[in-house]
Amino acid sequence: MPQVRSVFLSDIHLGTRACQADRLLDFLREHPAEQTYLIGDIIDFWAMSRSICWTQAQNTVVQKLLRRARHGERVVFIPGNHDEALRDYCGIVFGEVEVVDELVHETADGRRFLLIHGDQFDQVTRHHRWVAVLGDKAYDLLVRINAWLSWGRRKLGIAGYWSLAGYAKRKVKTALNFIFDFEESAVHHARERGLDGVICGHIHWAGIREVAGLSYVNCGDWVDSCTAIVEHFDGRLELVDWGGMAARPRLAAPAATRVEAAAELPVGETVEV
Ligand SMILES: [Mn+2]
Repeated sequence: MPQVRSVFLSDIHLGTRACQADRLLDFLREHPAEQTYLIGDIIDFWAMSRSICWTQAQNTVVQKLLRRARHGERVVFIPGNHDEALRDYCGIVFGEVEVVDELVHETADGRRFLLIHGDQFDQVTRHHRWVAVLGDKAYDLLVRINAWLSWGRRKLGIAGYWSLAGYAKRKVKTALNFIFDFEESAVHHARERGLDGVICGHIHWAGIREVAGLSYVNCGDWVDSCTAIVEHFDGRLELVDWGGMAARPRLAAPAATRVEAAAELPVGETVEV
């Protein structure tokens, strides 16, 4: 029996070590639904082109999702930037899973939401706007400091190249301004289409809030926060946080093993949005 009307998931990043497939399996088990929407960056082809980490649990996630589709649940796959290779297949049905670029979902209480991954609203990945954010002068200064740093590193015999500008860019990318811009841009897009809101992912920052009179909903991710959005049978949307260990005491044992596994992660291994 479905527990909720719809489940919205994004940014699972299957194929990476950071993917928390175990927790996702646990979440899926407890949330049978009438429809499941996979809103992008489900499979991380970008990361897999560098190195693949495909665990048994990740395999099971794929199997469970295909199984839900086979058993009459509506499963829709909306590709993101990390699985953009699948955008060529929009409009096709794979083993009962519909692949579409974007979709309008109507909740049980009649609100219409645009379902889209969201990289389309990310000015940083689209136009390298971080240069503008930082300011050209600041950027020039960074490049100059970087030249000094490289010289220093060479003198000290430190191998490899480390980019200060790259580091700053990564920091700027996570700045709050970026998130506000993203939310505004997403909501603007939904308003232009005459919709009530948008449900997206991409920035790994879950939330349900009102932005400029429309509903902005973000599913979060399954590499860090382990969050999902569910729609109840009355149309109410809820943010489900499946990541807090304290909130889920019966997961204490497996969580401990996962912490050990996480400690083995090489420093600096992060997942880009
Ligand atoms: Mn993305």
